[in-house]
Amino acid sequence: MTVSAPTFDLVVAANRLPVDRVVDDEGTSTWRRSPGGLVTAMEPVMQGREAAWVGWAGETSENGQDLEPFTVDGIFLRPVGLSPKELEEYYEGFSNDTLWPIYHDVIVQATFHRDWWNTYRMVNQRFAEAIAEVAAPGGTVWIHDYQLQLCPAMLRAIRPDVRIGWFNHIPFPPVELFAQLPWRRALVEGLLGADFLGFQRTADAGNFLRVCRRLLGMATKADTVTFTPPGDDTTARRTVRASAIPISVDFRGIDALSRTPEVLARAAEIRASLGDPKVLMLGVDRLDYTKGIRHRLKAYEELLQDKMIAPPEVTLMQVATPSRERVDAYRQLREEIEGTVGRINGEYSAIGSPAVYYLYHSYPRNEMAAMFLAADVMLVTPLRDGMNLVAKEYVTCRHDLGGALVLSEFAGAWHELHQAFICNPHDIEGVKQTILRAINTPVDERQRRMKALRKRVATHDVQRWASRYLEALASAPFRPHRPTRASDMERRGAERANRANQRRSDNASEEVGD
Ligand code: ADQ
Repeated sequence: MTVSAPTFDLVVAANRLPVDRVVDDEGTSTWRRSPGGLVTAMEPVMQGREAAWVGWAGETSENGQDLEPFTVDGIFLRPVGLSPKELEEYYEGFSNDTLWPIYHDVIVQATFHRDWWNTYRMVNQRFAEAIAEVAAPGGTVWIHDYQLQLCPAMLRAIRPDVRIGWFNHIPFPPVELFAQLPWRRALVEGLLGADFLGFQRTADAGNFLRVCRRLLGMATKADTVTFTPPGDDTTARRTVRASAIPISVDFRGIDALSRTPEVLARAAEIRASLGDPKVLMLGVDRLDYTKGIRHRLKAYEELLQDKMIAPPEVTLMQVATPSRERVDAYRQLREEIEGTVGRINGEYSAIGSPAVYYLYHSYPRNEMAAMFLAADVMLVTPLRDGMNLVAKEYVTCRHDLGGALVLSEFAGAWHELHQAFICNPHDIEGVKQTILRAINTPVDERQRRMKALRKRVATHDVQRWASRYLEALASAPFRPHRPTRASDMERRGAERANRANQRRSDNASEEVGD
């Protein structure tokens, strides 16, 4: 007898499960929740609901067979297995060497391989089947990111009863770039299996709708697209809504962490160990060519060259998180960055005061918070970035209203964080001037800016993002009904009238008495 898997009202699907395997000294292995932002975002909406998460567990197996489902911190986890070849072709290949460059302005050339595409399709199908297995009848499924763009339509084919949402964490490219993809139609049709498509910026949703209209000849109206799914008769038209719901950070959690005595002490310790510089600048990025690390280093090097700044009074700490080390472009980038850091240090460091402190590591959350608190100027200079959570985390940690954020206008975060010191990372002269401005702006003006930035993130945190997304998904293709100020006043007026009526009729019955 086969035991059918349990099913859940809410299913989240992402390339990775939110856990890592840890093996202790005795060789016993357990699963530990990974510290990623998506888990934090999902936690409040998953708690108190029957919820499951479908994703890859982070280790390959020879034939790509699935591990048995397991539960961590109350979330049912349904692993999807990948073989080494599948990981190489679906994840490193098609996701990160084809889609990633196309979706980030082709900063490096994209690679097209038909084999990669076939594996991408196969793996998406496997995800769709795993989701179908654990989704309750009429349940809600929230699929994440560019690795799973075919999944919505594949899932709908198996389970037309469920409500399907997809959220893109990275930008969606302009039609001219998307058009390069030999599999462009299949990708769009894959996405259109969803009821609601969420994007970081209105411009990304607009790009998607333009692709539907211009490239595929579909009808779009406001933020919706109406089309006939392939293979269906022409009467089976569907309307899908595509709109921006920008992601954020756990403001309350990070703010509380950054106020703890341990983090405050550690921030002071970091500064002291760097020789208490007058100005500590900080960069924190995954080592990715989209993050503009080279441009930032170039601007910094020129400022040193021009003698506008000098260590030890001004210094830069660059934290780079290891990333996609098996993809060529990432290996090359690492060599280039480390070469540049070596050159700058050779030229401008003195004994005991390096010009750049370069750290190629991952750090726990409290250490990150301490670094943010220690930094006088935070440099966030991507050439293209869906959102950039580092920018939001930095302002969240600055409850002291200290620090200054230098932010690229090509980060999604720029659309919300207008009080940052804005720069165009391609304009090296402009970046240099912006850095100097961030250093030299009077304290009260910097505090005013930081206060405004914090207010924005505090009122638009990740919990709000998740609940807004689910509301939009529930009411798609229509916008969720939110009481407007006028309708709210009308409702309150009606409630007052009702209460008055009630009182009158209560009094009346008292008067009549019996
Ligand atoms: P990423 O490209 O990974 O995310 P980002 O938004 O900056 O970029 O998130 C990085 C996360 O990793 C942050 O939470 C940061 O604190 C953390 N991190 C960075 N370096 C670290 C280190 N050395 N040690 C520990 N933690 C580190 C993608 C998109 C973004 C989008 C997010 C979320 O590319 O544009 O903002 O998804 O949607």
